[in-house]
Amino acid sequence: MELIEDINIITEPFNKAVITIGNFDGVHKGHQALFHQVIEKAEEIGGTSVVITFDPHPLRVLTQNGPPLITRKDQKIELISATGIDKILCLPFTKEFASISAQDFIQEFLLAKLGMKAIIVGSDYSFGKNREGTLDIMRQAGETHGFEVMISDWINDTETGDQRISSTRIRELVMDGRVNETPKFLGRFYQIRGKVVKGRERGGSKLGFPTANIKLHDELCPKMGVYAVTVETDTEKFNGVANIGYSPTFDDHIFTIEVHLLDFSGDLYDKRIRVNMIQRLRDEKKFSSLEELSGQIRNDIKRARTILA
Ligand code: RBF
Ligand code: MG
Repeated sequence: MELIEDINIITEPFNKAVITIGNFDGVHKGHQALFHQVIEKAEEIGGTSVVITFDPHPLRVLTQNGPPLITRKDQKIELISATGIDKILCLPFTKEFASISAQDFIQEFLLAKLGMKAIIVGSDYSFGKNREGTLDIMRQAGETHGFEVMISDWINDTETGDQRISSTRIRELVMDGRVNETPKFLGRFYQIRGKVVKGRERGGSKLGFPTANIKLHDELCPKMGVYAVTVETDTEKFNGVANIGYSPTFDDHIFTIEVHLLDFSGDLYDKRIRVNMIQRLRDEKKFSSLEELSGQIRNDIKRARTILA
């Protein structure tokens, strides 16, 4: 895989580029299916599979808000790369880029710059300035310039049979704490990433359950509460229990994301970790004593061990 973040470094067109374009936030199963179609088509014609995606999110640039991302740039690129795509163009979606006319986008960018031979997009795809580029315009250009336009219909949710896999739906599940329902859309567990920072050092000494406090790298954050999780460092993987919230037993009102690793001693300070959110266990509670809170955490760990076994 080659990652290209600046189109100016592309000096000659790719060999028979098979292209798809989108935000692909979450790199969910629908996106993955689309990438596999792109790879298959590229193999069929002896060409190059190309994914064009954007960072920051176009809505962030155009409207200053936009949804909290399921996957930030680093994770998105890792996940797309894992599908076997040859070239990932991860481009800043500038206002300048947004103002390119549909015709220029096709002729100057996709054809002249990238060497497009085929494009595969969803049935709702539109492009160019004011999104005036429709699928019909793309098809007409395809006939004129000799490239193929293929429409991909994203795979359906296997359980409901008709619910389209969408980034919006996944965001809602995460914000609702229903992380155990995300793998059927994502093809993996929902993951948060961050760096381990100094906490109040009270988990170990006061409760007997030390926690790694995480400075969140992500935009999206699961609903507050207690979760069974697995934790990945660069070299190791652990089971754990996480707490997201204000630890209401203490009255300091500080929001933290913290994880206690099972069967681990030592610390992870300054390390980047990845936390796979397996299942939400309960809401946070205010306990009247530290012993009660400790007892509850002991219970949480028992449940987590069963879930993670
Ligand atoms: N703090 C609370 O005030 N109420 C809770 O219900 C609660 N549940 C937790 C569950 C787990 C599995 C963990 C690891 C922590 C929990 N905490 C809770 C946070 C705890 O108070 C915190 O880890 C320590 O105070 C250290 O910052
Ligand atoms: Mg801690």
